[in-house]
Amino acid sequence: MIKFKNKLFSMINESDIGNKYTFKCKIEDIKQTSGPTIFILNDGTSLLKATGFISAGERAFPDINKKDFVETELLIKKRKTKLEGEIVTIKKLTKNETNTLIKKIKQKNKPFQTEFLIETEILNKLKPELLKAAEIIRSAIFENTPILIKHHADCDGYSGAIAIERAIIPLIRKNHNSQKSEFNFYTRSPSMAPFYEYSDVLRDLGNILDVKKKFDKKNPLIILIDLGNIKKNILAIKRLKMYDFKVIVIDHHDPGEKGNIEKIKKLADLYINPFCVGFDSSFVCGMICTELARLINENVKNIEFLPALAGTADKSDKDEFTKYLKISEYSKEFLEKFAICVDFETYYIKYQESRELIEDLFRRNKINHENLINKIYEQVKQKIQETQTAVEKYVEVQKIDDIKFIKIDCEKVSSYGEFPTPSKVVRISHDLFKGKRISIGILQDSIIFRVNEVEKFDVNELVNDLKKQKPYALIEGGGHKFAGTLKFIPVAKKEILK
Ligand SMILES: [Mn+2]
Repeated sequence: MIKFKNKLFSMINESDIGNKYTFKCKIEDIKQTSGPTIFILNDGTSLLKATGFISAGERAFPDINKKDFVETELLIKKRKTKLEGEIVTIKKLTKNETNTLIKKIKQKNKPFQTEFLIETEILNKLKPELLKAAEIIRSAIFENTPILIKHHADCDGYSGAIAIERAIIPLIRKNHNSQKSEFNFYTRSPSMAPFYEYSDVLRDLGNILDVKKKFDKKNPLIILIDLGNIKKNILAIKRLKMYDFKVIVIDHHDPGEKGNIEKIKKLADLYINPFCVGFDSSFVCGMICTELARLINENVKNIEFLPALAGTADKSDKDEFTKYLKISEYSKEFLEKFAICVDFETYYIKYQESRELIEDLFRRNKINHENLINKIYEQVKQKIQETQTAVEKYVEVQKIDDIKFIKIDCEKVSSYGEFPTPSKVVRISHDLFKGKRISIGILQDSIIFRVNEVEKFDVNELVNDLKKQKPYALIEGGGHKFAGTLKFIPVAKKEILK
């Protein structure tokens, strides 16, 4: 048998079967099976599975532990369809050799210095944070850390999550040299509420801890996308931090009260929000995450249309949106259709990840996709037209000075659990009129606002004022200046409406 030197994990292929090579690498993971002991090795170019065997079920090389840096001689073998190594010899590296290897691994985790898709001040300002996020995410991928993306289940939240998903899945696949690994090391979990609900936190946490125990996994990296309510997110992150999970938060909603940003920054490993650098909510999560995806994986594909899609859904209207619209190669009309179909489908998908279905919905393939959207849109159009007839009949309009005050009882014009959602019902009522106007949609425990051309109006201020005036109504909520929700306890409904 010939002995070679200077091989790297990333270079191993079928022609190496039967050969022995020596590698310097880090032990990312160790698992005991009923047969051999499995070592997951990282040489800074890729991961490789290697086996050590003394006797069935007995731990091989017991003085070698997780996170050790070693030099090992491996015999390359094929098991089923995958290449792996059989450990011939293994010994710990010296301090100097270890430091060299740490540097090499760190180098691989460094993000790509790709140019942004569009030129804008906001991205220059966000750049340091985006690079940090890319490095944390790349480290997770290359060091066998599972990743969970928790995102708002609306078109913007999905767009942001899909952009990052399309960057990381190919890297996970390549790194593990396996198609199944993308299911073992990556999960996406939609959130119906625009914040990390406590019930969701416990469900996710429960799943993670069970899987961790069952498969002896590392602590995951959790990425929160488009979940706007900082206060509620803080509770969620605190719970995750009790298990010392890494958390990255990406958002574009107004962080509200002073001090909120500092609080969440202290708690999370990274908090990215255009508001932190003096910008507003028009730079939506789909835009931030698409740019981040390109730093994570320079070969990421099929994401260029996501910023414009997300911007269309979230009514983004600044220069940045215009630039992304051009890049998307879609018309605004088609994106409107696309966005509402995403809202429609994902409303019924609810908490399910449905990775394959979502892949189709977000244009796995361009030609089939236009067909798919057109077909779904037929259904959506019908639902909306029906609702519109009801809204036209039951909407109430009052004029206060030169402002139209539009009122709709959301719970009474559409059936519970059916599309369109209450916030879409308010949008439909709002779009029936033009000019200066405030629309409110009334629910048992909340009021939804949509406002146009009423400069002094601000949903967040209204929420804060009422909170101070009526602490007993347990008021919460907010959102954007001209669109948001005021929540309260049902018993206070009459008083709040007044
Ligand atoms: Mn959003």
